[in-house]
Amino acid sequence: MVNLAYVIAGSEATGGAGIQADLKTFQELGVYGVGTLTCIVSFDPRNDWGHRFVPVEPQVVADQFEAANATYDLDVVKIGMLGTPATIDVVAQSLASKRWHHVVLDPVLICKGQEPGAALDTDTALREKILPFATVITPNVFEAKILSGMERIESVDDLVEAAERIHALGPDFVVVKGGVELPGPDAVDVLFDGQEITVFSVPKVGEERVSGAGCTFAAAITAELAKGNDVERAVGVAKQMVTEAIEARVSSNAPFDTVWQGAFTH
Ligand code: PXL
Repeated sequence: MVNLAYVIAGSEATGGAGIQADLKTFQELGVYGVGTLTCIVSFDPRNDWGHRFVPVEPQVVADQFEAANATYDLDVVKIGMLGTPATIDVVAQSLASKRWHHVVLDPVLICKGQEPGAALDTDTALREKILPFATVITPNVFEAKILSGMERIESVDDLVEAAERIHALGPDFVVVKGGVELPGPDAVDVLFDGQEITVFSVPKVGEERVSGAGCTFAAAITAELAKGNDVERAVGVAKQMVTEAIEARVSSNAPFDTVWQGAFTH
C-alpha cells in the first residue's frame, strides 16, 4: 500500500509554488498526494506580476476536507497558504475534527495581493488558530522575525535563537530557513526539537530567491514523514531535494525562476 500525504494550500496559477509544487513534490518522493484548495493566486503579467488573490468559499474548503478524509485515512498534513481569517477558521475546525500524526505548517504569512490590514488579521488568526496544531513549522527569515519578535536575524546564532523562541509557541519541531536572506556563502537551516539543535548547511545556489522553494521544502518534509521517517531525516531529504531543485531551476517570461522537483536524484 502506497503512503498518503495530504495538503491544504492555495493554487499558484503558474505552477511554480502553492499546491502545484506540493503535489509534484509528493509524487517525486513516491507518496500519493491528496489536496484541498484554499485560494487561487494568479500573478498579473500586465501589472508587474502582482498577486491577484481569490479565496475559496469556506464551505467549499470544508466540503473538500470532508471528501478527502472520508476517502482516505490521512494523518500527515501540510498546511500552506490559507489566505483569509474565514478560511483559517474553517481549516482550524476541520483539523480539530480528527487526530493527526504530523501537521507541517509552512507559515505563509502575507501575500502581496492583499491589503496590509487584511494581511495582519490573517497573521493573527494563523498564529492563534493554526499554530497550536503544528508539530513541525518551517518559517523563513521574514516569517521567523514576525513569529519570534526578533528585529534582526543575521547569523546562525540568530536562527538558533529564533527556533528556540518559536518552539516556545508550541510546535514540537521548528525549522528556521536562512536561505539567501542570511549573509554569507551558505544556505543554512536550523532544526530545534526542544532539546537539540541540528544545523543543515549547503553552499548557496546563487543569491536570488527561487519561487516554490519554501513550498517544496515543507512538502518534502511532509512526504518523508508520511513514509514513516523521523523529522531530522525528513528535513535532510527536504534540504537535498530543494537544493537540487534550485540548481535545476526553470526560467520563464516571469522575472523569477521556479524550482524543478523532477531533478531530484534521491
Ligand atoms: O511561496 C508562497 C506561496 C504559497 N502558496 C501560494 C502562493 C505562494 C507565492 O506566490 O501563490 C498559493
